[in-house]
Amino acid sequence: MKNTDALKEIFSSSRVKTDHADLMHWGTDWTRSFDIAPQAVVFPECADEIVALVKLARDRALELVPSGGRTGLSGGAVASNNEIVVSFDRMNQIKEFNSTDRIVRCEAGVITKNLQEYALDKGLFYPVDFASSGSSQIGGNVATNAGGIKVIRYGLTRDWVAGLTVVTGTGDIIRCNRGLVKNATGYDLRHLFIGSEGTLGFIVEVEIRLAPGPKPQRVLVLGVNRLDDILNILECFQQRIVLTAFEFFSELALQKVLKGGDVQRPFPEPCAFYALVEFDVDADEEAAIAFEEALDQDWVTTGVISQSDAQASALWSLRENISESIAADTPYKNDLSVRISEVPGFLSDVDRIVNEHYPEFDVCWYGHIGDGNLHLNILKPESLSIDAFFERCHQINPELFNLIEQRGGSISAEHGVGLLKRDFLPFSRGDAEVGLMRELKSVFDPSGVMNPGKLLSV
Ligand code: 2HG
Ligand code: ZN
Repeated sequence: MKNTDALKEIFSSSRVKTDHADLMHWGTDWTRSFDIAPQAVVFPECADEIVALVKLARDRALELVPSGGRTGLSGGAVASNNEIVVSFDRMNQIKEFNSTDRIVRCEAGVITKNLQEYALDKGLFYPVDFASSGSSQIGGNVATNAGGIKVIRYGLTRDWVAGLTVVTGTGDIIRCNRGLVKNATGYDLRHLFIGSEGTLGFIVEVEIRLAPGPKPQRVLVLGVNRLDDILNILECFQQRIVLTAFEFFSELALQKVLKGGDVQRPFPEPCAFYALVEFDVDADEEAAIAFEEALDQDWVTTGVISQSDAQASALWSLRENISESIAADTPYKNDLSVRISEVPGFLSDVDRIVNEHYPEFDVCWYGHIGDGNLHLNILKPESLSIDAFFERCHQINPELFNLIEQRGGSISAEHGVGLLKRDFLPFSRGDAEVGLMRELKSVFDPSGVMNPGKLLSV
């Protein structure tokens, strides 16, 4: 029997797609530099179907690529090699909410924004947030341990996962942690699946712990002329108030967003960099004192503060729209992190390397600088082909990643390893560690059916 016929026995015809357009749509994420060549896309509706699929895959040596909202930037959900893409689009139900536990149980395909809105409806808060929350799915967030814009206060996806149901690469269904707060019964397998990028099994259900409802927020955008001063500003504010976010972006990043025409410059005078600071409205007075001090010290040149939710979200757009605004420039992306205290030295080293090698390329800096995560995007000049441009950008990776290794940082802060960073993993993980990762993979996925070639080479 042909593979597609066998798949149709599990999913029925309407949930197995093989048309070229469907393969191109579901077979990739937001990266644009990998081939897209799956053989089929399937749309499970329950864990039992996924168990049957894993068994079929093991019998027939099929390779499976879990696919959520496909907003990833490292190729973790790209199918380049005749794989079966497993889309969670039809497993998008919020199943249960318990107000005493403050836990919501969702299928893996629930869109992040829907979960955020559901939490607010219950007077609670799901604090993990990022620009792609309107398309990304909670299962994908867990599989990549998504971070985003509020990590400085609320941590990563990992910090909110109270339980997971997983179909492993052996075809077993396991329930990890079951929403418990305390559970001292040995290895917490939940945390192995968080950030595993679909290489160990399929996350089919997630129990998410919700936070108390958020207080009203204030957003402040500051003009900064010297990059080094950004960390002084962070410290100045953090000494006085709890920050919900501390982001930065460069003038070039701002110009790209302004070109879209939806938002306006925060204040008339351009600055080299901008910091976006968010905090509870309750902290207004202390924040004003911090602002005055930053002005006195000459760390900031000027600033604008939100007076309404609409203004706050307009100021947020200046930061959140960057990634989309530069997409047309086919950026070469690097998502890097170091310890917060290492950021100033790291930034000036990277700036030096990039300027030395690419004096003619535009470099667009932005990121979650308050948690040590910097997004470095090098923009493609129109005159260069994509291949020639990427080839040139690849050349500095060893030098850049050596620097990261020396500073004990990470070659992928929040975008995952996928295909994009796979060959560079040893810059952030030691040989023994990678060896153990491989052994873990072979325990959970002995036949190598789960997202092969992602994170670890085959
Ligand atoms: C962001 O922080 C996203 O806007 C995307 O993580 C970063 O496009 C990027 O490099
Ligand atoms: Zn980011």
